[in-house]
Amino acid sequence: MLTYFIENASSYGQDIDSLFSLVTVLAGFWFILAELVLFYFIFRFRRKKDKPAQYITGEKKKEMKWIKIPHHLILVCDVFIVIGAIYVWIEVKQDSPPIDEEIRIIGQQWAWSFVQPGPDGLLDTDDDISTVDTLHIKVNTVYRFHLESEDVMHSFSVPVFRLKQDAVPGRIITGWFEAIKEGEFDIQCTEMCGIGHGVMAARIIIESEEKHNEWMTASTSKASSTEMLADTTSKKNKTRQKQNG
Ligand SMILES: [Cu+2]
Repeated sequence: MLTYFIENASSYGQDIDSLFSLVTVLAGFWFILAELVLFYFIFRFRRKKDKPAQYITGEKKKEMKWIKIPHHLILVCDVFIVIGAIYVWIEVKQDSPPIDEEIRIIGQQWAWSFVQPGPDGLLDTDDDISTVDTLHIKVNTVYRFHLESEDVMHSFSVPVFRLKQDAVPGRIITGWFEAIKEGEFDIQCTEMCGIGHGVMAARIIIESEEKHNEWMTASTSKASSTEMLADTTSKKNKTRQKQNG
């Protein structure tokens, strides 16, 4: 039902959507029923000539049935919602499939930065690739993310993944996702984080393994050429210092 408004691109999105549908159908059913009964009574017992209004306390057994029966039926519906919610919570928050890749996501006023392993596949090594506002990931790959904030509270949200996680300064919060289709989608900040909150948007690019490797090669060579440039500049500076000294 939700995919009509926004498509699903994660392995657990469908289960979250089903939970939303369950809540919508159950709450919607009782809402419509209650409104129908209300409007029927308004019409049926509307003011009539020479008929004084009755004062009903609702204490008689016959009258209390109007409250008690729907009340218990709604509690039964709640049980279904709670069971569904626990099932999805365990699937998304407590269990995770074996992790293929790890990335670091950093929120700050007002941008998202991403650090991911370079060709060695390990995070926090020299060949890490850092990007701002764009996250490149592989399709059908399980990612564990380490989410942090540099300053205030942010919230990392990828609507097509049905993923939303607060980023809290001083804490590293982990979670996971697995993209099931290729494409380019929105990343949003969903926690009021200051005047630039509205422009704190980023893009997630989900690509095939080949395309991802191409991107990685391009990014690594770019990084190493910048390093080389930095190296040469510092060497030049040193030579200049020597000459001057
Ligand atoms: Cu923010």
